This record gives sequence, structure tokens and C-alpha cells, in this order.
Amino acid sequence: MNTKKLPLAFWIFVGLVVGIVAGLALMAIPGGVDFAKTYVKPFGTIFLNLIKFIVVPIVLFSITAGIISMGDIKKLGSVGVKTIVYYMCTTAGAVIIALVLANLCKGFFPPLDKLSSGEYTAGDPVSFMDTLVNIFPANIIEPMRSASMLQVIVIAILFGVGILIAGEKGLVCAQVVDSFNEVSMKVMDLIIRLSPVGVACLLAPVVAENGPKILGALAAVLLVAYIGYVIHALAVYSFSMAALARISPVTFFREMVPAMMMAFSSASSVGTLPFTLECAEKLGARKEIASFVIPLGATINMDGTAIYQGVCAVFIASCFNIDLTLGQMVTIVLTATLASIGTAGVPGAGMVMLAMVLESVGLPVEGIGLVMGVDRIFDMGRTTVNITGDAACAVVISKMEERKEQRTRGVLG
Ligand code: DAS
Repeated sequence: MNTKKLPLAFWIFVGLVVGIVAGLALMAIPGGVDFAKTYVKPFGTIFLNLIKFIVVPIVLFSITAGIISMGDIKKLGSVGVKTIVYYMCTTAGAVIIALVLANLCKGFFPPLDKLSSGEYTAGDPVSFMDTLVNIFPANIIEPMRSASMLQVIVIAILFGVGILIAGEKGLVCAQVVDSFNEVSMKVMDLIIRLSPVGVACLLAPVVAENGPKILGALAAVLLVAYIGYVIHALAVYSFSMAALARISPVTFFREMVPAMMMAFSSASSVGTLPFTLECAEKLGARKEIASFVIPLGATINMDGTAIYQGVCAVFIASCFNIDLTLGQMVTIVLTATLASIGTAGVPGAGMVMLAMVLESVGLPVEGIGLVMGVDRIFDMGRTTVNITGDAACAVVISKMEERKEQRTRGVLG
């Protein structure tokens, strides 16, 4: 059990309770709502500003480091290519499942009157082609200044590939990126330690203005996210086992229980790595394949996180009474899929990346304040899905490589 993080999770829960109780109390006191907006909300805004500040370096350096961690492009070979294709396809599928499910359940996400009282005006809807063109940066500084996250991701991917191709001459750059990535993660860790205060100061004004209705909305969005986790796991990983690995899905999920339990309690893919590797090998994944595919997956594959981001994007849009266009939802699929490359396998990382997904479609980042208080509950489920996807990939690739070798031996024999 990753006890180091549990105390923080406990204090975040305390922040949630304090925010709700304070909000309900301020709602009952004359002038309490104005007090909450004037003297409490600014501290929540400070916390959100810190999240928005760290998201650019986190995305830039963790995605570049994620690409570099794949090793020499030429050595990637068929295992590497199949692994990356499997990871990107399952993550994209996860976001699509999340968006379809969340839109079907939008009726349970009541618009929060004050939030949707015209205080926020959605940006002009952008056509898909404009979205496509806007993905590619014309400048290296501007995307970081304006937090144009899709362009930051493209910069990160291009530099990661460039470093791999440069080989020896890219080594210094790789070390600098790794160092900046490590430092950015430490800064993010410091910021996340402020979560208890951030949660309380963001939630209290919202509860004071909207009353207990927000609690029902939170329960609804958690339930929809968990339904999405289960649908994705049962549909995608069962299909992968039956059709690609050709083993029983029941066997797969049964053998995965120890790793899933560790992921659920620790909310950390990295912390669960030893369990995921052991379970995958018990399912027949070859050690040399599992030891490449699973650590890579803990870095760049986050199906559960993608589901959380898709569901929360629709929830936050609903709270602000905004209907997402198809172009915006396509952007969410793209951003959340690419964001999974940069989401670290540690507790709370997905919440930082949610800021990026919201910014990519012009949704208010302060919407994170609505879901941040229960982030740990989201995180336990999404991490469980993340590591299950990592193990599923290792088993599938391993079995596919086995069959390929048998065919080759058959031909040669
Ligand atoms: N907790 C992260 C993980 O370990 C995922 C997330 O925060 O979204 O996979």
C-alpha cells in the first residue's frame, strides 16, 4: 500500500468536507455568498493558477521523455510499433466511450445556475479543419505562452522523435529533458500538496451559490465515470483477450485481481508496476516483452484517465450550460489520447492534465474545482483501468509474437 500518499488523500477528503460544510454554512448566513466569492474563492483561484502554470512544462517534458523512453526508433521494431498502436487505439476508444456515455447521461448533470448565468461565454465554435490546422505550431514560444496544449504536444513529440533520431548527438538534450521532467514532477507534487486548501476554497463558493445540488451532481459524474471504466474494461480488454490473445477474458480478469487491487488502493500505476508485471507473466506474457510494454504503458498508456477526462469535460461543460460541438469532441479525443502520453503514473496526475483538455476546447479551467474534491475516488478507478490496459497489451503482443514465430518456423520447417 502506498501509504506515503494516503495522508494527502485523507487531507484532500478533509478539504472536501470543509468546503461543503463551509459552503452550506455561508449559504445560510446573510452576505455569506458574497464573503465566499470575495475572500475564499481567490485562494482557490491561486491554486488553479498554479495547476495551469505547471501543466505546460509537465506536458512538454513528460511527453518528450515518454517518447525518448521508447528507445532507439530503429530498435522499436514490430513489438514497439504494435505496442504504441495498441495503446493509442485503446486510449482513443476509451475517450469515445466516455464521450458517448457522458452525453447520454447529461440529464443527470444539472447546469449550476450561477455558473451558467452567462458569467461564462463559450468561445466561438471552431471548425474541424481549423482545429486540425491549429494543432501545428508556427512558433515555439507562443504555444507555451498561450497554453495551446495541442501545439505543445506536437512540439514535445517532434523533439522526442528528433532526439531519438539524433542518437549520440541527442544524448545531452535527452538528459536535459529527463532532468527538467523530474523537476517538473517535483514542482507538480508540491502544488498537489496544496490540494486540500485548493479543494476547500474552490468548493465552498460553489456550494454556497448552488446549494446541495452540487453534491448530487458530483455523485452522478462519479457514477458515470465508473460505468465508463467498467464498460471499457469489459468491452475492450475482453475483445483483446478473446480475439487477439486468444485466451479467456474470465481468466484474464481473474489473474489481474492482485494488480487491480493494488492500483485501486494506491492510485499509482508506477507503484503497481511489480504487481502488473507478475500478473501479466502469469497470463503468459513473455518476460522480455512485458518488461518493455508495461513500464512504457505506465508512462504513456492511460485508458482510465482518458475516460475520466472525457466524462469530466462533458460534466463541466454541462455545469456551465455549454453544448460541446462535434469538432470540440474530436479535439477532446485527440487531446486526451495525446495527454495520456504525458500523464505520470502517480496519484492525481490526471487532474493536472484535465486542465489541458479543458483549455484545448475553450472550457473554463475553473471547472476543475467542481470535481477536484473527489479526484481521489476518480483516480482509484482510472488507475485500475490504466494498469489493466498495460497488462492486456503485454499479453496480446506476446501472444501475437508467439504466433508469428510459429508461422515462421512452420514455413522454414
Ligand atoms: N493515478 C495515475 C496513475 O497512476 C492516473 C491519473 O492520475 O490519472 O495511472
